[in-house]
Amino acid sequence: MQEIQVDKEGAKKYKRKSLIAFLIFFIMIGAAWAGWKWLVTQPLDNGIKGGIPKPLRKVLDINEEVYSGLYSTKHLIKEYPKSAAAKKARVNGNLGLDEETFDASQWKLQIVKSSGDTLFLTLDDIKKMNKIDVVFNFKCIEGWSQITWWSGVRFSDLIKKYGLEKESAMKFVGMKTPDEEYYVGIDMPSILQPQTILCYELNGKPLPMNQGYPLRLIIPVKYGVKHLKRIGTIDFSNTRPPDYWAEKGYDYYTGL
Ligand SMILES: Nc1nc2c(c(=O)[nH]1)N[C@H]1C(S)=C(S)[C@@H](COP(=O)(O)O)O[C@H]1N2
Ligand SMILES: [Mo]
Repeated sequence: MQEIQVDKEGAKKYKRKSLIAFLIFFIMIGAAWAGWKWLVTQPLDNGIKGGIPKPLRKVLDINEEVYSGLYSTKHLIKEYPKSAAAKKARVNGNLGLDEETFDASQWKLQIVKSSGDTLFLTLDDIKKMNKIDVVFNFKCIEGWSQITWWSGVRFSDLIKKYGLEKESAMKFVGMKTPDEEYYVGIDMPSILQPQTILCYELNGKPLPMNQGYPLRLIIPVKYGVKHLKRIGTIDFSNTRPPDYWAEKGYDYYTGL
């Protein structure tokens, strides 16, 4: 008969290992409990976003920055040579572009300042500023995209030239067509991004009526919906301005 070998050393080792596993288990439960205690005793963030412990708010803010596309405002969007631009840029969306009710000779860009005063600018005022070209891949949420060439002035240059620093310290910009049929709200980092322009030319020629004559927004960090054609008024706020497609259920930021 074979003698059964009792591995006393092995049994001891096994016992010790189970003990360590148990200890780790309880230490982790303790840590989780302490973490939870810490979290619920943190001050609440009671800003416009509601009561939530500050550390959690930080996580949400980081998520918002990533998912809203605000992250992309820290980078330049890829540009192309003018020769790569479509000779005929696609036309899409005609809200606020009615030609019967629009008197181009009377048009002025209206900028509502935080003091309540309104700045009126003619197209010539805008053309006096430094002109830049932006050739980029224009993307519509409907699924098409096209490389197109636009020219105009940097929004950030306009802020500097007209001393709108108080306004640009706010969180959002609102833009409307002169008849207020189409309107967009845009976060400040995106509007100040150096490729965002108030645009008056397409392929080196004045904007066609159906593409926003006399002045439109080109904002390469956003999908097409935000590139408002025929700007009437611009204003500034700390809360989200009304936005035509966001009201219909689309994502507010529609960043790329
Ligand atoms: N005033 C106004 N601007 C607008 C729209 C519109 O309907 N009205 N449509 C938007 C959408 S959905 C897109 S894709 C682009 C298209 O610009 P395009 O016609 O120059 O291609 O304009 C945007 N700006
Ligand atoms: Mo679009």
